[in-house]
Amino acid sequence: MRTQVAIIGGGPSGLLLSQLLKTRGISSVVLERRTRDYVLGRIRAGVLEEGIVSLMREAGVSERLDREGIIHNGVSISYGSDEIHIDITRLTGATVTVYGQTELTRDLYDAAEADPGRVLTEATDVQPHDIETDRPYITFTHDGAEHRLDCDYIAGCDGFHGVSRQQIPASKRREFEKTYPFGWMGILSETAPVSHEVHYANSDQGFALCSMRNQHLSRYYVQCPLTDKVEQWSDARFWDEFKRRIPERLADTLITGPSIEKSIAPLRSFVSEPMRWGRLFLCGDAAHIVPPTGAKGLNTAASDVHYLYHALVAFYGDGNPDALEAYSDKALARVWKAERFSWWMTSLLHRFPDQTDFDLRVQQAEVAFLRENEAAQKVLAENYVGLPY
Ligand code: RFL
Ligand code: PHB
Repeated sequence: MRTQVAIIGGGPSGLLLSQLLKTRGISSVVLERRTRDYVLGRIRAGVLEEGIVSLMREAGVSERLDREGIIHNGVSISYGSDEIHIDITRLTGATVTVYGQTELTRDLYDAAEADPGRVLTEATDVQPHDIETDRPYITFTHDGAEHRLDCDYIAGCDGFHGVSRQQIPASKRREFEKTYPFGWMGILSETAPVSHEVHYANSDQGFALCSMRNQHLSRYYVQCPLTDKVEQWSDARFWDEFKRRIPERLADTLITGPSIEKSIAPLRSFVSEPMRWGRLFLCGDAAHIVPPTGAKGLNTAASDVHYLYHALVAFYGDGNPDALEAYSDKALARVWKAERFSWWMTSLLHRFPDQTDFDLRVQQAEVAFLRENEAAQKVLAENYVGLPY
């Protein structure tokens, strides 16, 4: 088998890159370890920056996103009963779109059905070879047989636990990591969202987040200890805890119902440098993770895809490898800004087990400053809608 770009991982990064390359006549094959249903069963991101929406349009797969995505012009934050509305559109001229990662990924899988063989699911034992030469290839198992995929370039879009990052020699790789002493317990429930905007709440009981997927489907989270297991969180316990963390105004109108999905995610900041080694390019969670508090994970994966896509188009257009050479530095410059914002939002909005009274007062002062100062709101808004690519 031969293709121009071999892509490891059929999550949003890998599928979007493949779809974009197709529009420019550049061939690719995506190798995904899991089944399509498994990938679509993972409930993750919900807030899209304009950048990823534009990429979906450019890839010709935005018809449902344009129809069903909910445009948001603001976001709100509360500290106890004190609420701050951030008018992101007035402050930046931009919007964000609420559309689930599951739906976006489904649209990309559906589009790939037009080209049999472009996306291979249940591809196991995926192993890149000779990435430091100009003839890299991948071996893998599919339908019980071993295969070899020759290519010009490899895109490692296989998430945090993938094989791609490990191909960069440990002595040449630098990893930066910060873990947080809590996770997010999230539920999906077929109830009308309590707030028409995404609402981030810091309370004496800890953090809570009100989000949504559509007018009949709510996505809510509470901060929980890392040692908690999903089984310890009955629906009743979740609703009780959630209500205690959001402002009374919202708690009074909250509609509860059975959860249709429940999961706990640890919070982590992580960056691996460089994002390129020889003919291997890392994209998305394969190279970096942010805590979800800024809604930046998928959006940062999309900016990587944008840089790599344009670099490959330039290379295949006139043979100029300059943009490919510059990929890692360019992507990392934006990644670190998303890391900073996500760390800052996480620090501002959670209660930390080792937080002293001093730390708490500083956190309160930061929220007060945000409420009173339009420049501070603008900084938040510009980061929330996404820094330019
Ligand atoms: P993914 O989605 O992890 O996909 C990687 C794919 O690679 C496959 N794979 C392999 N395939 C072949 N061979 C191997 N050896 C392989 N190893 C792995 C995997 O099966 C998988 O299908 O990475 P990608 O594509 O880079 O996408 C990244 C995003 O999924 C992630 O950043 C976001 O979900 C983060 N995130 C959010 N991002 C936002 O922009 N906005 C949000 O509102 C937002 N909310 C969230 C989030 C993540 C969350 N969790 C659960 C961590 C909320 C939560 C709770
Ligand atoms: C979500 O809707 O799942 C969501 C929204 C905002 C975040 C994180 C997750 O910051």
